[in-house]
Amino acid sequence: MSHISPVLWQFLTNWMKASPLFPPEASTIAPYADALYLFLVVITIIGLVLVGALVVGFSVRYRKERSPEATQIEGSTLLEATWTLIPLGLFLIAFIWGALLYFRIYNPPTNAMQVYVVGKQWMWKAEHPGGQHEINALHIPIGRPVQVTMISQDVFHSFSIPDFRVKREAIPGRYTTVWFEATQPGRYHIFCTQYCGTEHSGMIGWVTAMTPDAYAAWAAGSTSGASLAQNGERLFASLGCNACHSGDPAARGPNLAQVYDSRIRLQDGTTAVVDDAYLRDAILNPSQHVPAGYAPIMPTYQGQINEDGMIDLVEYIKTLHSNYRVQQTLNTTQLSSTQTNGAAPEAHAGVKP
Ligand code: HEC
Ligand SMILES: [Cu+2]
Repeated sequence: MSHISPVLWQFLTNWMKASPLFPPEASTIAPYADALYLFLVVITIIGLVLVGALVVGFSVRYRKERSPEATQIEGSTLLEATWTLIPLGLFLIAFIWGALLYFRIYNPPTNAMQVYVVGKQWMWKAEHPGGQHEINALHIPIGRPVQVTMISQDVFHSFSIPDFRVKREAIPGRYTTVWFEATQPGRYHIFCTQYCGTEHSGMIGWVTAMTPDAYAAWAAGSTSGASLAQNGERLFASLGCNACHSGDPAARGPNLAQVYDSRIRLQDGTTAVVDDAYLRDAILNPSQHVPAGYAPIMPTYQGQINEDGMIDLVEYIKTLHSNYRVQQTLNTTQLSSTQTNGAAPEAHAGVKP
């Protein structure tokens, strides 16, 4: 759009940035969201002025004293086509532009840093994989994509950071994600934008965006001692998951090492990709996804594990890149390399037989 009238566009963009109606643009996505928004505002104003001018103009031109007799017009194909096709074109531009932006906002880059957020009446609880926990606060480094995986422990909430131009519903029973990359150090408001009960308006927090060095120092100073995966490992043992998921080929449950991010074949002949949502569901509704070759004997853990615990378990299973019990397959160099870069080059275990 910007090539149509660069001067006007520049003027409007500057006006928008200076206006108190618009929060600062503090993420990489913000200028893109604002450009689309500005486009919508501009075409809306053009439409308003055009329709308003025609209404007023025609009222004057065809008022009773000037044309007492109404003349019936059968219609004009050219006119109708014009006022149909031009708006259609504009709406399609807005649609395609919006869709591209949507995919950009909701598909996190693969190198994104992971943070979990649990919404509950009435607070936001953030958990970093290193084990740092925060309430109504979120510390992040600038210049690095951050993916927030969130869920609600009770009712619908909505996690919104206006300065980053992102917002996503936190839903009970389902993981949702959103990502952003902060561009400037600073403090930015977090709001809940879904009416969620009496103290909804107090469900407010702050993002603190810091330089990478300051973030590293914060992370080192605020760790609770155990990472999420370590908490998950403890939970895995205390809930007795080990009994069936020992990693032993003769075990009653499937080996969970490398299962994350792989595509597995289910008993009913379909396949599924194991992501966070799959793992959560496999633990709470085991009979829904029975992998081929296994009996549906896993008990449900519904009501026994809270969302924080689920996140710990999911993080633990995610980090099981190598076979955790069958020691002969454990390759230490592989293990340390996957642990340092966080990605799993060998995670695609492929379709299970
Ligand atoms: C009584 C044995 C048993 C126990 C205890 C058990 N599981 Fe399972 N688990 C299974 C079996 C069998 C399957 C495959 C069939 C099914 O889903 O019912 C399975 C499937 C899974 C899957 C899906 C894996 C895949 O490849 O699709 C996950 C994840 C899982 N279990 C995690 C857990 C966790 C976490 C716990 C502890 C909270 C646990 N299990 C406790 C037997 C068990
Ligand atoms: Cu809320």
